[in-house]
Amino acid sequence: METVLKSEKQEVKISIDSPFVIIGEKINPTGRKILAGKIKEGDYEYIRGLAIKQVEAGADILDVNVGVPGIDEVAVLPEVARIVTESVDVPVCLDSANHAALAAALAVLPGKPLVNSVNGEEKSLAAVLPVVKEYGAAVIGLTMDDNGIPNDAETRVAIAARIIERAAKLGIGIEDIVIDPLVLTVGADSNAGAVTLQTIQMLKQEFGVNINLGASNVSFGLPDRHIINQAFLSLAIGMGATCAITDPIKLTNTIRATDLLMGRDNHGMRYIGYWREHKPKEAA
Ligand code: THG
Repeated sequence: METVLKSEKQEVKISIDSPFVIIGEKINPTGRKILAGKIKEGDYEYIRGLAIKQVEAGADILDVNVGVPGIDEVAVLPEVARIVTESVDVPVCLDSANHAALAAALAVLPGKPLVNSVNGEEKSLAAVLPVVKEYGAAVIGLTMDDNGIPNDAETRVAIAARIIERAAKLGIGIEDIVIDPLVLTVGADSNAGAVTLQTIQMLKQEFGVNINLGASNVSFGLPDRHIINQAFLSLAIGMGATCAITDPIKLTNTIRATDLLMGRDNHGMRYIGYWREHKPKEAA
């Protein structure tokens, strides 16, 4: 299964046979007061900086979320997405629950962006999938519905099946769907990581579909979050996840190491290349 995303200048392939794809998470104002303020003021230099820094750190795609309370997402999402595509060459992942904002951004972006996201709720399926089809985009499907996020893997897989089926009815192929099995923090439920890992395994077996994670969610509320994020990401990749919305500045090294251990890095060229570009000054 190969999901292909495109910017004007680059093509990114998500597949179990390719290196793991990193979707930079940092253009998201949730819990980030400075960024929220910049988005509100329309001061986009800060966003340009976040885009460049993440791509330098290894991001293959950039998530763009402008969800500040009170903001007009239909106007701002396309504007910020344009700024990002003018600043860096990678494709974008449009992160919004507002289907009108998604449509407005898709209308002005070149290439084939990733839409984040649709879920199993009837109103989400009915609003988002036609927009994805109209613009020939690819979409992340979250395994949640009107009843929230299920506690068990079987129900999450059943929601994924429903999303895949509904998309097929509109002529959206399974290769243009990336399923996100969702991860909650192990700080609230120590079984949360295990359920998500089991969901990944079942999704891979049943559909062979590409699988995304919002990998930083797993550690909310715990000390030394980074250790948990690193360990979880490695386990998820081992189970069959093929991309993640995460912090490339902190996690690209772990991802390069895991790709090498999974046999997806011929002669360790990508691991070594990353080390050469990012090694600490003392080692230089
Ligand atoms: N799945 C999909 N999309 C998603 C998520 C997901 N989008 C949003 C979120 N989850 C992924 N993005 C983030 C972005 C930031 C953080 C976590 C997930 C984060 N931020 C720090 C904080 O809030 O403490 C601040 C970071 C900083 O200051 O640099 O942890 O699951 N499809």
